[in-house]
Amino acid sequence: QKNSFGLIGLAVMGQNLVLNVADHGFSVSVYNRTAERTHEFMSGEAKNKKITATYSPKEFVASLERPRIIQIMVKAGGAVDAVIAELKPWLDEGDIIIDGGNSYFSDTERRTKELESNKLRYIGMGVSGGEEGARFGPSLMPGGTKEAYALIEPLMSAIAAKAPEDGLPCVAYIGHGGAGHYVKMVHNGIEYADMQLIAESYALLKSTINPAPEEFHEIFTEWNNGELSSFLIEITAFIFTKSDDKTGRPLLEMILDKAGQKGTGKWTSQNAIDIGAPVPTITAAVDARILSSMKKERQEASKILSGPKNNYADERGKIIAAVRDALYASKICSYAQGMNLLKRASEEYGYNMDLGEIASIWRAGCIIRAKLLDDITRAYRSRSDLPNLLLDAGFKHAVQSRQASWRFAVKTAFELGIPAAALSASLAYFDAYRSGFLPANLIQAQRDYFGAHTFERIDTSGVFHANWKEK
Ligand code: NBP
Repeated sequence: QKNSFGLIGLAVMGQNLVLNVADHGFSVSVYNRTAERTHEFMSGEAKNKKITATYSPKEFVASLERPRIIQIMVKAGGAVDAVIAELKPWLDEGDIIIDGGNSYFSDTERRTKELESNKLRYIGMGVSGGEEGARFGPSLMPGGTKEAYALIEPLMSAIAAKAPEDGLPCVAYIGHGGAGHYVKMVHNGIEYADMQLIAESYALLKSTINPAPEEFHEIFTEWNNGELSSFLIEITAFIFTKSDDKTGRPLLEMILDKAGQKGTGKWTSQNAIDIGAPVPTITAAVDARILSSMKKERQEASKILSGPKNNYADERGKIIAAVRDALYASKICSYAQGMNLLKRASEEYGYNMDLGEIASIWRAGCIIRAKLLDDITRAYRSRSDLPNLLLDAGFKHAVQSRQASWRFAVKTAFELGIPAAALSASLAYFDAYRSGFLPANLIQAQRDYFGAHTFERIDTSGVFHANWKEK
C-alpha cells in the first residue's frame, strides 16, 4: 500500500503540515536528513496517524503512489537544491516536487526549468501562517503549470484555511514558474509594513498619552473589533497582557528593541526597485528594522543628539482616534503598493495574476489576514484592472475621510520627534499619487543641465536639450 503524499523536512513547518494533511485523510510518507528528528516526530505527535517514516530518499520515493506528490519544507537556498539532487535519481516522469519554503522566486524559476527539462513537474508554493497555520490551515500560494496544480488541488484545498466570509479555501493557482513564491514574497513585504505601522502607532501612543499595558490592551482590542480587525492587531492586544516570569513586569518592556529579519522584506523592496514599482511603506519598514538593529550606535547618538519636547497628554481621545485613523489609512496605502507591485510583476514576468484571487486567499490562514482583505477582494472582483486601490470608491472614501486625523497623527509624531517612517511614507505615497503635478520638472532640468539627458515639454511633443549655461 503506497502513500498519496510525501514531505521532506520535519522542522516546525514540515511537522505541522504533515499532521494537517494526515488529519484530512491522506496517507503521508516523511523523510528528514537527520533521522533523530524523524524518530522524535514518529514517537510523538505522529503516533497512530497515517504517517510512514522513511530513512533514505530511495525508500521515501518508493513508498509513494505515482505520479508522486512530494513537498519539500527545508531552509530556503542551498538546502532546496540539495534535496532536489538527492531525490532526482529515484523519480519518474510526471512526478511533482512542491517547494513550500520561502524560496526566492528567481531560484524557483531556475529549478522549474531544470526539472521540466527532466520531465518532472515543479511547483513553487508560498506557505503562510507560521506553525499554527501549517497545523490547522495555512494560506497557500502555488505557482507552476496549471496541469500540475490540478493534481495537487484536492489535497491543498482540503488542508488550506477557509475564509470566514464565504468558506472558500485559501489556495488558488497563481501563475507559472516563480509566481507563487513571488506572491509569498510580497505578502511578507506587506507583513513588514503592517508590523512597522503598528509599532509606530504604539510608539506614538506611548510618547503622547502613555497608556498602561492594560489600557494598551483595551485600545488594541477595540481596534480589532472595527475596520482594523486583523491577526496582527489581535496578537498585539494580547502581547500587552503578558508578564515576564522572571521580573513580573510586562514582558514587552523586557524585550530588546532590535528587530530581526530573514530577508523577504528586503527582497520585496529590492525587486520592486528593479521592476519600477514604488513601495515606500514596505521599504521604510525594512529600513526601520535595520536602524533598530544599530542599538549600540543609537544609544551613543542619544547622548549627543536631542529632539523636541512637547506634551500631548491632555488630548487623549483625539490622539487615540487619530492614531487609529492614521494606521488604517496607512495600511490601505501599503496594500495599494503591494497590489500594484504584483500588477507590475505580472506584466514584467508574464504571470497573468488575478489580484482579486490573490487578495481572497490572504483572507485567512496567513499572517496578514485582515478584514480589509474582504474589501480588497471585492474591489478587484468588481474591477480587475483597477489602476490603484485608492481609486476604488470604498477605499477612496476610507482614506479621504481619515485624511485630517492621519495628518494630525503624523504631524504629532514629527513634533515630538518620534520616528514614524512608515506612517509618513504612506502619507507621502498618497500625496504623490494624488498629485497631478510633481517637482520632477526640476529633476529633468538638473539631469539635462549636468548630463544632457534631455527633457520633454508640456506644450509640444519631442525631446529637447537646453544650453543651460547660456542665460
Ligand atoms: P527551517 O527553515 O529551520 O529548516 C530546517 C529544515 O531544513 C530541517 O528539516 C533540516 O533538516 C532541513 N535542512 C537544512 Br537546514 N539543510 C538541509 C540540507 N542540506 N538537506 C536536507 N535538509 C536540510 O524550518 P522551518 O522553520 O520549518 O521552515 C521551513 C521552510 O518554510 C523555510 O523555507 C521557511 O522559510 C518557510 N516558512 C517558515 C515559516 C515559519 O513560521 N517558521 C512560515 C512560512 C514559511 P535537519 O533536521 O537534518 O537539520
